[in-house]
Amino acid sequence: MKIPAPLVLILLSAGLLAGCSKQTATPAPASAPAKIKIGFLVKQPEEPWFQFEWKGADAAAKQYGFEVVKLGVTDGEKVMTAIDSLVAGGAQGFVICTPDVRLGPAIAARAKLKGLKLITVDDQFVSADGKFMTEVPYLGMSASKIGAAQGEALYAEMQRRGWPVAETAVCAITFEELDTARERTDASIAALRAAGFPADRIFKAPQKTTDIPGSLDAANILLTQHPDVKRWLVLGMNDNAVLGAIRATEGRGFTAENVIGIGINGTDCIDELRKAKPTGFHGSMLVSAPQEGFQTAEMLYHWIKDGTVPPADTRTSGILITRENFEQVLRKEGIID
Ligand code: FCA
Repeated sequence: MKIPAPLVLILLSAGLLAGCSKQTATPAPASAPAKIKIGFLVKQPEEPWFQFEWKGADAAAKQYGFEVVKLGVTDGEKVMTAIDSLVAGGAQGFVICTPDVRLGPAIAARAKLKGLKLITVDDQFVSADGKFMTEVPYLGMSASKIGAAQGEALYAEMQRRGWPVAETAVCAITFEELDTARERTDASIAALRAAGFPADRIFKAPQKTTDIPGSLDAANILLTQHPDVKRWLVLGMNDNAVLGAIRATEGRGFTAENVIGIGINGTDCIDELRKAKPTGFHGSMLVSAPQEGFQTAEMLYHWIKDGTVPPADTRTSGILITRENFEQVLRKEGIID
């Protein structure tokens, strides 16, 4: 009997045809140990940062012989569906960078209910009372230290160029609802102030979305409000935050001559740094995304396999990359070939 195509789909999703395919497959010997399977869920799968984390998780899977299911989870509903599909697929745990840190309690409860081990990466879960959920193991960048290094590097580059402070201002692209983002930009601003940059020439531009269009819009509003500023220093929580602002300054005729932008991540600015002509994007604080992906996947694997509970809080550090050294540093980190 020929089954109409839509029905095949319905039957497949209901698992009704599964029996047919099983008949032809060779049954696994009862004694074969089940291969460990983990999920790696990220909030913005289109961002190179997360693709490099996946690459690191894949490397750990290859080294230890486990399986990684990589899923983009752009909202809460997708997270819950992903957890259910991991359970159905026989996974024993997952690593997640959640689309919203306030989903933390719901995600942790679902994981517990389904018997899945859980590690958070980059964006730490927040409980209903606004406190970090330290009971869920977390690995992420040392946000304040890396933010401070960004601010110090901006100030040093401004001084190297001999820019008069009176003609310069800071465009700080912010996303304060996310703790790791706020810690980075707060520390960056604090470092600029500590170095001597006047507080009244540091302007915040809140981004509504954490992508290039979001920061471009935020910077455009700020630039309209300050038409008198001749030189800009640009900071933000990641490369895309700074890139959007750089595009906004270019829209108003600014160039690499009068804009210094420094991002964070180092993974999302590779094409920018490779441009034949320098832009206002001066450099980035590189944090190793492949390493973060590798380490979280590795910790989860050991937790599942041997019961080794991961540390509650692991932090990674960053280094400055610019047009001068990025090829060399990124090659060493395994980010480019
Ligand atoms: C957050 C940001 C990412 C990356 C990560 C370490 O999740 O959205 O771009 O900086 O922290």
